[in-house]
Amino acid sequence: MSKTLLMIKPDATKRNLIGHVISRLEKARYNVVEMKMLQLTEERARQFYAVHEGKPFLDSLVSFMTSGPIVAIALEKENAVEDLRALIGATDPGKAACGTLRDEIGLDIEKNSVHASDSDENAAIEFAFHFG
Ligand code: FUP
Repeated sequence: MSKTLLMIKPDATKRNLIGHVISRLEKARYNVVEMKMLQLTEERARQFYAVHEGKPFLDSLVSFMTSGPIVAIALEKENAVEDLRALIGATDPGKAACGTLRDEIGLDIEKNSVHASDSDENAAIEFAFHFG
């Protein structure tokens, strides 16, 4: 078993898609091991996306990520990180493979409904960010 971290972003919580996302995760045989709904501050959002410092989309992304509640979910499954990246699809919903979560509910490259850790190392960092 390995772990990964998923966030349901403000565009999805606002559209009442929390249950839908969790249902997709459970159908894909993920165990939910920790979960909480929270509001990111600007400081915390900038910390989470520190890797994107200097990118032209960062300010808008931080503004979006602090525009409403998010849900942070720690998940467990064999091959958790890679399988979850496949389940959510490409960053841009317009390019995400058919049937992936971002294809299904994502609005645009910024409001793409979900985040998933992209490596075991980042999964551990992001788990610590949300759950200590
Ligand atoms: P991903 O790992 O698929 O979430 O994608 P990235 O780490 O490349 O980007 C993180 C977030 O930055 C994306 F979820 C949305 C945002 N982003 C933009 O708003 N515009 C871009 O051109 C690229 C990313």
